[in-house]
Amino acid sequence: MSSSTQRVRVIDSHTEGEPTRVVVEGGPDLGGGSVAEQARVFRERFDAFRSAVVCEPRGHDALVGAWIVPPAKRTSACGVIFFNNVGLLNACGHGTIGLAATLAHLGRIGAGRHVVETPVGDVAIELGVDGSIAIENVASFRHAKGVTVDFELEGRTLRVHGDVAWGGNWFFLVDDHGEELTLANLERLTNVAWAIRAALERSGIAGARELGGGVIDHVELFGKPHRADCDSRNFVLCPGKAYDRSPCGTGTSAKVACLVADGKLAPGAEWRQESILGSRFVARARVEDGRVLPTISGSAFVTAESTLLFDARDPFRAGIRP
Ligand code: PYC
Repeated sequence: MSSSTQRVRVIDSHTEGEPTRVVVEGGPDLGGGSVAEQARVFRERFDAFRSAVVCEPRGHDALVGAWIVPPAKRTSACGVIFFNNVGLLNACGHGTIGLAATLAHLGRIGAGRHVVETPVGDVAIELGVDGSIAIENVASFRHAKGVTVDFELEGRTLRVHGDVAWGGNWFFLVDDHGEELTLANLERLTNVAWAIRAALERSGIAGARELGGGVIDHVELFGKPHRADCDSRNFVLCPGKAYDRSPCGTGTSAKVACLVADGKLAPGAEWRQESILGSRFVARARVEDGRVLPTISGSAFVTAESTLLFDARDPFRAGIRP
């Protein structure tokens, strides 16, 4: 180890199968201000730190990073910036549940309600005395309904229809894909979702620019549940082409917003979303001043406490970048 080795303390967890790596200390100084401002500095100046933390050889494509940063408000538990193998995420539901489990593990929060600041708004964590975790996400809504998308796959043109919705990230939600939502069909699902995403971009179909730039970088395919205690199963493809092992917290928020908009989910009623792994989130919507505020509950488990070492002599110090 050289004398200029940077040490970064992290805690790993998984939420319903989807991994989160929380950066607890050792990251560069982002200069303070709002979490959105800190995220801008992170994106512009410290992309090597992002890839060093989550990409190979220390991480892998499915890993989501969650960097704890100073909040703007003294009353908040912390600020957090989520990131993955290709860039920053606006928000992350499974990651916020993983963050809650990590903060509880560190003794930084106890049972009760805690506010966490993200670049796209405040998210509340409800930690139960029994260790249960629920998060109340940012206001979620449908931006466009029943959008037709033609996409190319294996030399054929295929057509789907979907909703564009915001749940902290932008999603395209599709029911009529005709694919089998099983792990055995992972490669095909990835190709279909990736081709849909490319077609959305090509056709200029986007969310509202004011929120996270408007790019639809998550595609969500829905189907019948395999579990008797779920309402639906999904496959979610994330921006860096990894699939979400959990039912996706921001994706489930987007789904809930669409269901409420269609009158298919009453405020307070449960929506039980199964993931491609068979894990589950339970969601509910609170409607306040016409805004849909989804609550997502799920379980997270801490899996490792470690110190990452970034040795100045290591040619892959910044990770293996695509
Ligand atoms: O749970 O919101 C989520 C999420 C986004 C990307 C991966 N997981």
